[in-house]
Amino acid sequence: MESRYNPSAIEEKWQQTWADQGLDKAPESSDKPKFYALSMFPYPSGNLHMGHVRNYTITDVIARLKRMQGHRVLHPMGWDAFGLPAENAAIDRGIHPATWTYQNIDQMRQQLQQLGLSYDWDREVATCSPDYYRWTQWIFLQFFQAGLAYQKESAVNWDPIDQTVLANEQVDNEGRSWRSGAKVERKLLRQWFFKITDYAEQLLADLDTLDGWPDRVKTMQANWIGKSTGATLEFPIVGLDEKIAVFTTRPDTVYGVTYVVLAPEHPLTAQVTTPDRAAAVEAFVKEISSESEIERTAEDKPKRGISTGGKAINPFTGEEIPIWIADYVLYEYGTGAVMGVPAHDVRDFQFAQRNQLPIKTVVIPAGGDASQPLTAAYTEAGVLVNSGTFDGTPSTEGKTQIVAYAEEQGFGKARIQYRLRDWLISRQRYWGVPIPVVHCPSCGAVPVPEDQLPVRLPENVEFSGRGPSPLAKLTDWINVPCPSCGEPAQRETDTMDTFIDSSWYFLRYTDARNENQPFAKDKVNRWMGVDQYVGGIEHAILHLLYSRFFTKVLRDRGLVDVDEPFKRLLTQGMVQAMTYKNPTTGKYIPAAEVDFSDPQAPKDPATGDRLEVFYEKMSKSKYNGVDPKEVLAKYGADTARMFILFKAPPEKDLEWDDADVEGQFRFLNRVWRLVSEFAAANQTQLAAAAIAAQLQGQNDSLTKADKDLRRAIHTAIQAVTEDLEGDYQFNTAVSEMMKLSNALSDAPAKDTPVYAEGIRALVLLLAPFAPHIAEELWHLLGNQVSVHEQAWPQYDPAALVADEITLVIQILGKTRGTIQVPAQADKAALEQYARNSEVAQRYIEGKEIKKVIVVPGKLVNFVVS
Ligand code: ANZ
Ligand code: ZN
Repeated sequence: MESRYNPSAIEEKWQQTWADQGLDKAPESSDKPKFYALSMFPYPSGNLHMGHVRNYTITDVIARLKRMQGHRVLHPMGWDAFGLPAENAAIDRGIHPATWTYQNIDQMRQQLQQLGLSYDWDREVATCSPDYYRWTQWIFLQFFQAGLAYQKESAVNWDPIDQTVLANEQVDNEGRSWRSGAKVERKLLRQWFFKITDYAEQLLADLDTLDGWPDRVKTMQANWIGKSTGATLEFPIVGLDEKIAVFTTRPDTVYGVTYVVLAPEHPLTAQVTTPDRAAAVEAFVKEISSESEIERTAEDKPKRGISTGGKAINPFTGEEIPIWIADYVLYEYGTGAVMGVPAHDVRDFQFAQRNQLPIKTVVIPAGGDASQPLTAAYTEAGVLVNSGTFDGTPSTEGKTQIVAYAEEQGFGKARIQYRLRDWLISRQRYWGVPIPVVHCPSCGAVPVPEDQLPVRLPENVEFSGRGPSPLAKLTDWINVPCPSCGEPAQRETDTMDTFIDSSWYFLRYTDARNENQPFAKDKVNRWMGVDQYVGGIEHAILHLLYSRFFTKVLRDRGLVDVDEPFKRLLTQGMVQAMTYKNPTTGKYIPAAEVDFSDPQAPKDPATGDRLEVFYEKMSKSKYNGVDPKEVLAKYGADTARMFILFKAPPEKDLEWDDADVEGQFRFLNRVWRLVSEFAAANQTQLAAAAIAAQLQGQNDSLTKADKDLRRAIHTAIQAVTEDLEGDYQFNTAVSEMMKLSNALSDAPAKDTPVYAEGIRALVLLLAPFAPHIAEELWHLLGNQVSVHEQAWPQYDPAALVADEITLVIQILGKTRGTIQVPAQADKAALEQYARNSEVAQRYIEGKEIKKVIVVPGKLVNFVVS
């Protein structure tokens, strides 16, 4: 027997044994209730970081717990393997993206295996493999057939460094690419889109069904979808037959319109512009066209605009008002035109002031005064004034009435507008799924027939440098006969956004080796939806929204039965580490280089400056990363897991702390000693499963010490179970196990059945958290079948009941002392115990007892004269 806890001697051994036994395979034929535990799959960068370790450990504990609680569990892992880094590696290092990616996958798989994660590796998927992307293409064709995939010329975000189009979501608030950091440009290109806007209302409404999601994520999605209720109103143009349709959420303010504004790209811009303004307008339009949407609408930037010289008529008042164009009006939103109401909109107020446009108040607070000039926009609800027949109407009612009037008169309509746009899915890159379409001069965009899938990525390509996609240069690959008419035609050279790959991988896991379908319907329905999804908050919008969209489309195509993919979502917090920064130079200093000669004042070894010290997310650029490899080598996987689970609740940020890692290592060592000493004392037979059963209901016949220990054991079982079942409070669960181990250490007798029961319970409780040590100890206790195949321990309610309780003695409501009394004493007995107590005797001596109030289980109060 090992006398010392030595993780390296047991971890690999058990990983191998579990793999040989197929312990973690998701059972297909089993009538147990199902549980689908899923971690967001990683991009195979080559190295696991602490964020991954945390994410996967959390899901693993849940998967292991559910197995022990009698579920059949699906817990898969795979690789989100397409994307630019592979292509950049190809360019920078002359290695093929496929080679680079598969090498990374091998490395990372090995690192994952070292963590003892209970994956069903038979279901591993890599989105870059033709067996997978064949079905991504097939699904694209489903969208195409449903009219949900289409092409459109559009002004796109162009990343000049990576030479690719970016989705709006991939551009930050400063107009920079999320990947290359380049300032994003606008470019007109023909692009593929998925019509996610068709599902806007469902995606919004169904958020209400997601009880197991954090509110924060649901709010982010709702804001992203951005539903606005309002109206389109039409303003005739003076001298033309055309009308300008505006979208407004404040139809109640229509009498306060003093100008209308077109987006510079609006097709009416040229027509409404008067000859004297033509040159200036053209110059302005040109200037704006190079700006990104984010810059145009940035809140801190003054809005720029110019008068076109044209005039429109407010259909409500008959007034003529000027037509302007301005950068803040976006062509893609609403109707691409707005009515300017400076009195009641902050942006319009500033714009009117800057451009000397009139300001007309039409809403005032109840009892307010409309004659006072405004110093700022009044944006609240109120009462309508200067609004013709609507004067005196509360503005909220005015909204409905004005829209009804416009509809009656034929110059307006109620309208619901979503901020969500269609999803731009084409990328001008190599390392992605080829869009399975052929462009034919006579037939147009023709889908590649299903039996010709996959459209494979050609392998012989050159990566000469950043620039246009190498696919666009491969004439051999591009030129093909049209699948429809047979005439010469050309392949689509764009590949798909990698978010498409990850929008259905959770479905593939349910039937990962299917060669004839993306997944069989009975299999997918046997496992979906995902019972617990765990991943980073950075995916709160895109990945989660796209996956929900895919699920709904595939449901509507009859391929799955669920409405939503993920029943419960846990967004784990970041892993932070102590970070050292020189405030003068702005440089980050690796901890190993910091000058700690004065421990209270760490210094920059190069400059002698005192450093700022704070916790921040681990990252290469901050030199504060802790490499999981090193932690594993030093302490083993079980300690790393225990630390991560213990240090913070899963959804909160976690501060890395070597001392606490050490602390968990010591705890596991203590458990090792307790259990192995017990086993060595040849009491193995006591640990047999029968013991718990024997003790069940036998509590009364035990000694006081045994009863106390048994209470500690069953309190721990109850507490750990509740911590895990509620909100996965692993940190408090670990504390409970520590308490149990202390109770066992302190137990006076270590050869009783109760002690054996405690040892056994401790090992079982530990199993989901520290799977290797638990398995080793379980076998030391003489068991043959894996600890991970045991039933989760049940607590014995009888054991929880205390023998004695503390009774408070009060005189006239004032606490004077306490006594110990039998827990089962009834009211009369309690009063008797209280009367006889020394405390009571002292205070009631010589007094008349007027009343005795007994609160069972708590106190006895003597009301005396
Ligand atoms: C007049 C008005 C008066 C407005 C008022 C607001 C307050 P959300 O809630 O985001 O949907 N708008 C409409 N289309 C626009 C476009 N393409 N580019 C920029 N702004 C646009 O915002 C709707 C409001 O944003 C609309 O209501 C319109 O201004 C403006 F006291 O119309 B409002
Ligand atoms: Zn054709």
